[in-house]
Amino acid sequence: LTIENGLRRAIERGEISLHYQPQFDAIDDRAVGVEALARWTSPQLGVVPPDRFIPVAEESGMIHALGELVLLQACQLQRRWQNGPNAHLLVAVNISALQFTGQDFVASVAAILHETGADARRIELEITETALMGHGPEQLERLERLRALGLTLALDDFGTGYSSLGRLNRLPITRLKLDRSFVQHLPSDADSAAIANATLSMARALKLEVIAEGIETEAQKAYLFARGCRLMQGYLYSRPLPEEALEAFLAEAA
Ligand code: G
Ligand code: G
Ligand code: MN
Ligand code: NA
Repeated sequence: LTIENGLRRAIERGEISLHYQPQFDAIDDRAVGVEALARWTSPQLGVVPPDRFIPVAEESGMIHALGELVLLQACQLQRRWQNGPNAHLLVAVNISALQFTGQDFVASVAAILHETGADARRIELEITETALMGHGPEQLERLERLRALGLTLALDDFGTGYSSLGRLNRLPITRLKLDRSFVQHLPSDADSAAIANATLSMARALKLEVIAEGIETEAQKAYLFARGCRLMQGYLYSRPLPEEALEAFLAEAA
């Protein structure tokens, strides 16, 4: 069984599920959101990591169906959370570059929001910095249409692309996700520190939020917090968790 054939079946049979990694405000270490991460356990292939199946989904065109499945599940979770203790949490979903540029992307997002009754203001789309590089007015307009639906937009893997201040300023985004590769070697590595500091001052100038990903140590957290980064995500707080464990974790932390 190839990954491609297996994935096609997995999408049809609902073998793809989501894990959720909580995100925190370091001011009081309260959870402010969760990032949905796709997980596939194949009866034949075992656990296939997203680093392997997302590229296959992109090459085969299945990324659109897969992306809809992921967004649907994330929106269903947000819907279930309404009126409960997790109603305020943002549910963030990764959108691949190819998915974002698909013809019907905005319409499919609108349909899923409508069908699930999810609160769009509590759904965040994470689009990679590189996905938006070099794109013209039609991509900007697409982002504006997503914002008009009420969604929040974040630039994922920030620091790995080449966004200028001017370009960032034109994007209707709320937050930058500082890429894990620049967090990993903090505070000792000078290059990582320079990139983290530049990202934070750029964000301050443009009134954007920054969330640091891949926080594994207290030293990384303290370094970034001292420089104005409040939002954090990483193994120091929690690994990505299946839904039941996530809800237990959130109830415990509250
Ligand atoms: O959990 P981690 O191993 O979960 O994820 C590895 C990579 O796969 C990350 O870059 C992550 O953004 C990506 N990824 C995980 N889930 C999804 C998803 O649902 N859609 C897309 N496009 N990428 C995902
Ligand atoms: O590209 P994206 O930012 O969506 O990637 C999320 C990926 O980062 C997932 O694979 C997730 O499991 C992983 N991840 C989350 N927190 C940590 C962490 O603290 N350390 C490491 N090494 N990986 C992390
Ligand atoms: Mn992400
Ligand atoms: Na990232």
